[in-house]
Amino acid sequence: MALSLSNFLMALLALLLTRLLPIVSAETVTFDWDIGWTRANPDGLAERPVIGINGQWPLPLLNITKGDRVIVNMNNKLGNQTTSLHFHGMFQNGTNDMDGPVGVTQCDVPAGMSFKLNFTIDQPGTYWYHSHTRGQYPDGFRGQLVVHDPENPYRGQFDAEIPLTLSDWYHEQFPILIEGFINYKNPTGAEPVPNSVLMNDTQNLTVPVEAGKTYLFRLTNIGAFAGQYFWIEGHTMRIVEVDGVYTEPAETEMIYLTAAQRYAFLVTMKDDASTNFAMVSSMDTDLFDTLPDTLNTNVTGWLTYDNAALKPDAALLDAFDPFDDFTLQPQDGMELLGDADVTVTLDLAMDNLGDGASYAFFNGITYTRPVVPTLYSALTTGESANNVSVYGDYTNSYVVEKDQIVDIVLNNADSGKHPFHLHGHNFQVIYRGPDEEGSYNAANETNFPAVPSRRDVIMVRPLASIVMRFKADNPGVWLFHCHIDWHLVTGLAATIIEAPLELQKTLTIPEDHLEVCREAGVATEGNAAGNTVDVLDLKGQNESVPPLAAGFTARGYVALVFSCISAILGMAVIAWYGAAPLSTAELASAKRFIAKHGGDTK
Ligand SMILES: *[C@@H]1O[C@H](CO)[C@@H](O)[C@H](O)[C@H]1NC(C)=O
Ligand SMILES: *[C@@H]1O[C@H](CO)[C@@H](O)[C@H](O)[C@H]1NC(C)=O
Ligand SMILES: *[C@@H]1O[C@H](CO)[C@@H](O)[C@H](O)[C@H]1NC(C)=O
Ligand SMILES: *[C@@H]1O[C@H](CO)[C@@H](O)[C@H](O)[C@H]1NC(C)=O
Ligand SMILES: *[C@@H]1O[C@H](CO)[C@@H](O)[C@H](O)[C@H]1NC(C)=O
Ligand SMILES: *[C@@H]1O[C@H](CO)[C@@H](O)[C@H](O)[C@H]1NC(C)=O
Ligand SMILES: *[C@@H]1O[C@H](CO)[C@@H](O)[C@H](O)[C@H]1NC(C)=O
Ligand SMILES: *[C@@H]1O[C@H](CO)[C@@H](O)[C@H](O)[C@H]1NC(C)=O
Ligand SMILES: *[C@@H]1O[C@H](CO)[C@@H](O)[C@H](O)[C@H]1NC(C)=O
Ligand SMILES: *[C@@H]1O[C@H](CO)[C@@H](O)[C@H](O)[C@H]1NC(C)=O
Ligand SMILES: [Cu+2]
Repeated sequence: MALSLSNFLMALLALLLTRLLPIVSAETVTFDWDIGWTRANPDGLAERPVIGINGQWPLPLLNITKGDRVIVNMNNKLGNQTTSLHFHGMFQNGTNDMDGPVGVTQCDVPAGMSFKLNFTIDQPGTYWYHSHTRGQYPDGFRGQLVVHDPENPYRGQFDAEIPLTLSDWYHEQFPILIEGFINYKNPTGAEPVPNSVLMNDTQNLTVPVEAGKTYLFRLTNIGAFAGQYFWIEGHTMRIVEVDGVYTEPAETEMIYLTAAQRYAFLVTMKDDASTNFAMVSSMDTDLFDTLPDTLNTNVTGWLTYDNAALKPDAALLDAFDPFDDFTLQPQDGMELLGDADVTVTLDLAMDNLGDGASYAFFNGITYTRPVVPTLYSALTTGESANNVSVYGDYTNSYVVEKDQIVDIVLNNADSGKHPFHLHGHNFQVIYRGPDEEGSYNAANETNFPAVPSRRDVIMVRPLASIVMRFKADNPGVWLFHCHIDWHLVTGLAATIIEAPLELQKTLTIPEDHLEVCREAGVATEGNAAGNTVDVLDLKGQNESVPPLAAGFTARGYVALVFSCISAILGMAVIAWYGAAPLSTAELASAKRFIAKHGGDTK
């Protein structure tokens, strides 16, 4: 049947209305950013160098509208450090190369180089952005991202938004702290304790509010280590979103956020405008090895109904009783996904390697950055990209097929709490064991929630397990890691390689990304060892520090080092009494010898 002209015009009009109009209304938002050093003193205790954007710190809050395209032209003006940029929680569906983690989807951007991100945002809610270069974001390169949703189911229920960040804060720079942390002198792996805590990158923050109004708070923990207990005196919070997923309203007096978690909640102001109320964040000190007397683990701000009125001190609490996030119900009602096609079991442990320092492990492997970024290996190894061997022995890689249902079972054999983040997805949290329950036992667990909570960061309890379920509907290379930066730098990461052959058909790495690798001297083809001829031959791959020789324990190792040192000191003393004293350089080289050699006692 022939199509009449009027029918054709009608069809064209319909197409314009349904397809073209929304596309036309989406905007492109461009950021031109010089990443460079500046100085700040957010806790009033110590001015220090911080990483800023265009000379500014705190970093800007980004407010993007759902559907918009984001372009970031990033220039590394740090002079003395590499950098990178990750938008936390973005699925980067079709743009895996814009995700940011160094060694996974790109090379580290050398000082003096530029790098462009170009992706669309199609998810609503509360997010953040941060450097994904080793141990860099806690030096200041992190800020909040809000994705405004014209179709927010809670629109009309609030008068204004209050974006707010929480963060632990260190006075010393991370490269220096890491040197002391990953060190034979710190065999237990005690994490450096923060110097203070910040609310919106300051303290004593005042937030002007009006009586009777309702506000949507958007709260993000942009810290490196500490979980945060947050509450507002005299006011109840109604949670409506978690990590970018709308939830059924859930009322609470207190919220706990691990590093990288986000909550949006509604708070209705009192009708009486005469009193101001304290708003408090208190660091979870469970993981702190020491609690210095001088450390204030709390930060206070105020909802100021009347700026002239008293800002009362926060009342001290005896105990914390936060909302149980496992019970949050996604507002879209998404049901438990079907049974898993693949189960990735990750046994978490902390242990020492042959250099005497403490590392973090999944299944006995501490993540070590491959010679070629994993995404580039997936794109350049042909059919073999489906063979997990290609990605090397130190990346904890798992290859999954398109649309498979994947369970990640994480068993925590450590007595610490760890917040786990998966790039490229939200996951359903289908099981969370109580403290000290031990490893997950699939045999006696069939009672998963019908509508599980869904998010992108979840905390595993001490000596317990969590099970996360997702559908592999986003071809790409996605890092899964602990969001405590101390643990990421000691290797607590795995790599999920999703439908690599699909990826080969759809993704092309932009020239400026490859240029950055050339400048950094990093190969962009071949397997994890950079072998392009025999991609199953991993000779030359990056390896982790070798293990302690059998029979050596960390404590034994330390004893050995100290007995050697005292022997050397003894010799030095003899030498001093005897004839020519050892120079400091000689002593230092002797110590270096022990530090290096002690681990090689095979
Ligand atoms: C916040 O107030 C406390 C108590 O007055 C004070 O000790 C602290 O220095 C203030 N912080 C900042 C960043 O001004
Ligand atoms: C927190 O900081 C951001 C970025 O500077 C700012 O846009 C926002 O208004 C601040 N929030 C409050 C409650 O002051
Ligand atoms: C973001 O922009 C939207 C639209 O202009 C506005 O309604 C919303 O309050 C903004 N959110 C924040 C956190 O600034
Ligand atoms: C890099 O430069 C900053 C700012 O001058 C300085 O504070 C920092 O110590 C330097 N870092 C390294 C690793 O050289
Ligand atoms: C961003 O990507 C889109 C889609 O590939 C492309 O059309 C556009 O030209 C790119 N924009 C820039 C500034 O690179
Ligand atoms: C911080 O606040 C908590 C809860 O109110 C309290 O138990 C603790 O003593 C406070 N710490 C300091 C150093 O004030
Ligand atoms: C691994 O390979 C990369 C790229 O070639 C290199 O920069 C890095 O220093 C190597 N070693 C480790 C332990 O990551
Ligand atoms: C699950 O199995 C373990 C080991 O078989 C057992 O110790 C535990 O009590 C079981 N838990 C439940 C809830 O049945
Ligand atoms: C990615 O896009 C595909 C195709 O539109 C869609 O089926 C899939 O659900 C998306 N996945 C995620 C995680 O956004
Ligand atoms: C994957 O690579 C390993 C290691 O070279 C090899 O033994 C294995 O046969 C390969 N598997 C497939 C399916 O090719
Ligand atoms: Cu951790």
